[in-house]
Amino acid sequence: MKHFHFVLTLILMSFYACAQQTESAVKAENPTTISYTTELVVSDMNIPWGIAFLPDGSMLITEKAGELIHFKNGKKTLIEGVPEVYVRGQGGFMGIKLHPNYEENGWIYFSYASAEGEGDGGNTAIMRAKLKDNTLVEKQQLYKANPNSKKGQHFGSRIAFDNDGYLYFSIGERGEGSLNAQDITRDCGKIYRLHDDGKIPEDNPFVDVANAKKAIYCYGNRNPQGLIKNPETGEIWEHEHGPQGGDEINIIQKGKNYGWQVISYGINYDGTPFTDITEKEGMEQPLFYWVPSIAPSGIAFVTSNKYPNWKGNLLVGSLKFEYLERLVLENGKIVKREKLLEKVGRVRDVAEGPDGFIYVAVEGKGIVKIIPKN
Ligand SMILES: [Ca+2]
Repeated sequence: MKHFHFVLTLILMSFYACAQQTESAVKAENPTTISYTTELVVSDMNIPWGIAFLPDGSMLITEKAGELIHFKNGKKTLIEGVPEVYVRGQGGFMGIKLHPNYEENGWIYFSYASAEGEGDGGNTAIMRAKLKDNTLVEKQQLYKANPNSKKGQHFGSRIAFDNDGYLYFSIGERGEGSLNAQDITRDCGKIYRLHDDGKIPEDNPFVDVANAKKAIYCYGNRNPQGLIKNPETGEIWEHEHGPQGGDEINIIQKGKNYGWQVISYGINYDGTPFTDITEKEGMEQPLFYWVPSIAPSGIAFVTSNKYPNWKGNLLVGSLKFEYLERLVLENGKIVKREKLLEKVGRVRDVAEGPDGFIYVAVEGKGIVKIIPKN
């Protein structure tokens, strides 16, 4: 009898889990569409956190421990003049992005954990600078989240620009859950929007709210390590680490609440729900979620014709399962998932180069180029 009850409970639990997982029921398949080879183009890297391509095809790569590397013509050059980086847990030198008009203005944007500001520890900062003779010059800190924390979790942080030239960046909730993520008077657990020079846009959603952090664009985000403009729609797409399951893809909208830590599709390792609720009025549903968590880092849309059938697809790195995930979109929904580069290592970032090829930053390895076989 006891056994029967146990089985019945399992069946009910499975049914409950399935009912919750309509989106993530899209299972990752092994590659079937094209064959490819890989080439390790930049070797001997520790944690290459972010990649940005310069117009000449050379690469700027952040190393989490606090170095900026320029890779050109097969040679690595260490860039001087980087800001002092607070290296702790998941924090260090992180995202990097060129201004959309880089060729005219030379601005390079990056995110890093900094010990400046209020309190002990560190928190995420955004800076822009220009590159001159292998040195960062004209450095301007555009934002610094406060207060600092000695916790090692959830610094974010990626950077994106939209079609109107606004600067977006993500900062994780620093392991504080709703305390930070649900409170617009506190930093962290947010996506922020600024003008490219750091000024706060007058039409940011919370500029008229007393004590609010005026740079906030949306909130309720756990730890976003993927942020990019969708080249088809112009929307800003984000992904964030969930708890034990429940990593999400969200389309970022002004003033919206993405729900963390009130709603989540995350579940515990034993399969029981992490929270009682997965939806609530006034909180956004994700476009897609992963159960189990893949621990997503880095995001890219394929826009080139180099890879048959991949154009318009989304690529996301998996830290946990050490592969690159290809997500096929149809009418704005994810309809297919495929594993690429299986067992390559912890994928930290992915980017399409100006040559149209896909480059993947892999921890303990370097930058891997994906070359389709004809
Ligand atoms: Ca959410």
